[in-house]
Amino acid sequence: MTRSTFLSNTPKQLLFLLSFLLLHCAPPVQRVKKGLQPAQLTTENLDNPIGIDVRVPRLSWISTSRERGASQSAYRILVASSGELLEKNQGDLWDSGKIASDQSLYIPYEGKILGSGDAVFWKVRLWDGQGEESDWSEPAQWSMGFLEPSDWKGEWIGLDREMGADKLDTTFTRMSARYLRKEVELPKQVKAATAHIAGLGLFELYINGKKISEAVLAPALAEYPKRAYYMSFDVTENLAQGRNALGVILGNGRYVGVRIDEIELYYDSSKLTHYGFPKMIAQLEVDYTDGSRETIVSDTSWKITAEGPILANNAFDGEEYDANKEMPGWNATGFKDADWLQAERVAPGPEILSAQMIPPIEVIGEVEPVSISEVEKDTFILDMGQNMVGWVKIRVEGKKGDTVSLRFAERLNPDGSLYLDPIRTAKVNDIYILKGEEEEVWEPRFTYHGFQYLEVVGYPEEPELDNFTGRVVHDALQPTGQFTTSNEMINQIYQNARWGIRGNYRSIPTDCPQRDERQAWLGDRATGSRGESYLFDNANFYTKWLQDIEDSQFDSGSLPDVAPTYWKVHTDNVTWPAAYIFIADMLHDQFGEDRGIHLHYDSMKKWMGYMREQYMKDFIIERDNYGDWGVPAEAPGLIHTEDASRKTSPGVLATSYYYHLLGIMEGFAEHLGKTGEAQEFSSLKEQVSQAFHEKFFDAEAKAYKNNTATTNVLALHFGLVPEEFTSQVFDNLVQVTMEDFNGHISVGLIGVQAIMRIFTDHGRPDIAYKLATNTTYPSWGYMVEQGATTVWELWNSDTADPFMNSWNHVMLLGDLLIWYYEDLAGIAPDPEATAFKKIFMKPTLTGDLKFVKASHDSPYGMIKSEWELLDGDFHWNISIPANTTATVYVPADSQEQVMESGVIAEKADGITYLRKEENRQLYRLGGGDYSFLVRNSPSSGSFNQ
Ligand code: RAM
Repeated sequence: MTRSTFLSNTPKQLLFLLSFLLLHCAPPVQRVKKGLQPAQLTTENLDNPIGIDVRVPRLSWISTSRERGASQSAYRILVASSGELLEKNQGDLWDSGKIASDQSLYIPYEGKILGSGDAVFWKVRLWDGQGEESDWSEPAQWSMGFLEPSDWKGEWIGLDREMGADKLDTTFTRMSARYLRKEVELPKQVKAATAHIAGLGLFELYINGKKISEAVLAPALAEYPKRAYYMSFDVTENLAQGRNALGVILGNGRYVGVRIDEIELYYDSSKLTHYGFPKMIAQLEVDYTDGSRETIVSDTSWKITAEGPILANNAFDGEEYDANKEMPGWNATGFKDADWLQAERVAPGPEILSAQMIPPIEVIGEVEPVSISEVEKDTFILDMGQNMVGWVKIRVEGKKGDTVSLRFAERLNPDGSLYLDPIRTAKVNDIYILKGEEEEVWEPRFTYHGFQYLEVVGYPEEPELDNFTGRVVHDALQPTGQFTTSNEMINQIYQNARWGIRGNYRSIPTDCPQRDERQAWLGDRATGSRGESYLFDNANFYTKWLQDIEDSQFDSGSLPDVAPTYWKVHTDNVTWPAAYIFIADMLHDQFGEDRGIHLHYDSMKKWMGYMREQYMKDFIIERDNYGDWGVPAEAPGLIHTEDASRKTSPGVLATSYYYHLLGIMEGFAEHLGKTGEAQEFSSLKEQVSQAFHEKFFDAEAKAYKNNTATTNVLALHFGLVPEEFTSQVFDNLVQVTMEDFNGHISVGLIGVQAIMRIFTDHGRPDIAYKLATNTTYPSWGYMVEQGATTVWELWNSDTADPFMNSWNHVMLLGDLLIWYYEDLAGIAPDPEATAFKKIFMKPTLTGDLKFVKASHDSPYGMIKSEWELLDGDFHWNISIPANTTATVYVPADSQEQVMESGVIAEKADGITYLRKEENRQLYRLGGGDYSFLVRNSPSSGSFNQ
């Protein structure tokens, strides 16, 4: 039918036609069943992953329902070797049968043994509490990577020597990017193809001129030379029968030492480990439609050149790019590579190649600059309006050979120029040499910067704002949280924290993104990682970091303070390496992910044993290195306090931490069924507890040595204070905070890890709220007042010596984000279960807070808590995922005050009244959406105090 005849039809005919079209042409409308439905299927917590190397992958899904109280009573998983078989409900690899279970996370695959490269398809169906069966889920898939080292048929290739202007025997190492290429003839029709590649330090893979995947700065960093990560890509669509071209660019990353000679920079550890020259191993597996297979590997038949446009690339110093050296078509067929060299077989890369099972780093967003000014002739400064991490893409027109220089800093000098002192030796300099075309668009590949300000020199014309775009680059972790309150300062601090966390996710959790450091310091993330889990699904990210930490362990059991150990810092303290155990615990609590416990228990135990043997005397450990790092200093220029009364005793730090770790290890041992070992941890714990109290408690003063806020926080948080002294010790904390420090924070990295929760748990959320909203030094709000859009390394980073003065550090966040979600919003995991299978919702009404609106995408689905105080009434909208339950604490003196969706709460559907606790009414809720209303609720400010 032509368009004109269609339009000339009568309305009746039109209706008929429309319904015909709807019935026959519209995509099938999915029938939405009322009951339980499976959604968001993942394998090893990844979305349809390619090339995983876990022999028994674990499968998860979310159970969804529009009904209240829905639960899962059974599931059935089908796994098939093809999409067609799966569609016919034929689980030729595994049919779990109907399994009576409410489990929906990390269910081990129990089908036919899978081999390297196998691709499988799966789906699941569920039964709800009434036995009603769901539809099958949408299909999901995964494929296996290489399970045996011998699966790698390729060779490590590259050029193990300096080329051209490369320079390694110097402080500021320089090396050009290596370009590799190979053309292959595929004789038959391609059915499926997968490329596996480990390119070190960094790689980009191209096929027939097209970049494969959105990943940048790939692959994930690792503890070289022990291990490297490889990535696998489905490249079926990129290849065709006939001639194809493969191209790879190799960057330095952290494999080539960034600073490697012996010149002492600031301190010994400024020297970064050099592992070797850029190199790669790659393998392309091609399945033809006739059932045959071909494997193409990296070998000396590849061609290589170090003469491409990337003249130098260095994580700290930037990238230099000469567009005149571009080699158009180098990664496509037909390119004349006669002047390229033959790739050489080189010293092999790391011993172990593991599949990268964390989402890659990508360009996640863009920031447009807000202002530009010429600070001196031909020197322009742009303000991005946000302290960000990534790089800047430029658009430029000019003459061949014109050179644009970009430099980056977080702050400006009073004269408007870049303040580079805190960047230390990092040159942070990207250089682009024009080829002289109409418009040239360029961004670097193998470097990144932490900056708010950009300096532009040599731009051929007067630069304009829209010639520059900030590219925000970090691990593509799924965002999991929303959080906003009636208090603008809290909201701004939250946003600053979020930017800081993103900016320091670099396949390892770095301390800072801008200066010549960028190391994954363990201590910074011990508790922070838990807070971060409310904002991002960091389960695989931190599970991977546990491996980096174990890979860095000495045979003696000693753990480093930085892992991977690009800086070699082994000081045998307790507080930094403790993160190894803290994080495994966090992953289990927040995500139900216990792989960390299974894989690393032995090495954790070894470290615990090592520390005990080496440093424990009479159940006390005095060994410490960093103290309560970052305690607010008494004078503006100081990095570290010189006031002894602000410093917490090393013995208190080390021993209290060790005590706490024994408790976690006891839990791990129980989890693994090692009851004897659990018992050993437990009895040592008792001895340490007694010794701690005897050694550090002054019975007369009723205070632990030397009564800093941190000492009191640790003793209370770890449960080291005997019952009869609890209130006195808490009073000491209140006294120190409210009187000695005038209502301000007086702790560093250690004390800040629990301070917000301690005040709240002990009935003084008003003090926590004060700390959270202070705007004078020292406070998070003070940073905001000074214009910070991220979080600082020091409470006084506006005035302290620039040597240690990053403006984008997350270590001082401590438990602030945990407190935002668990206490202000009231979204917390019930410790009786893991992964929010049971939820604990107890919002804290304090200060002048009028509302909090938050949600968290837990492993079981989205949990929402939105409360508001309006004219003396308390409104609370809650969402609980299906297949979970929540205990909710409604602020009301009596049950009669509490309505839910218009009826008395205890009578409402899906709600069970539990009991009254103080001025809260407790209910048990099943999955679903709820709307509570409490008339004349206890009002804000006085509640909970
Ligand atoms: C600094 C780091 C880090 C901290 C160590 C002790 O250099 O920035 O945040 O953990 O010192």
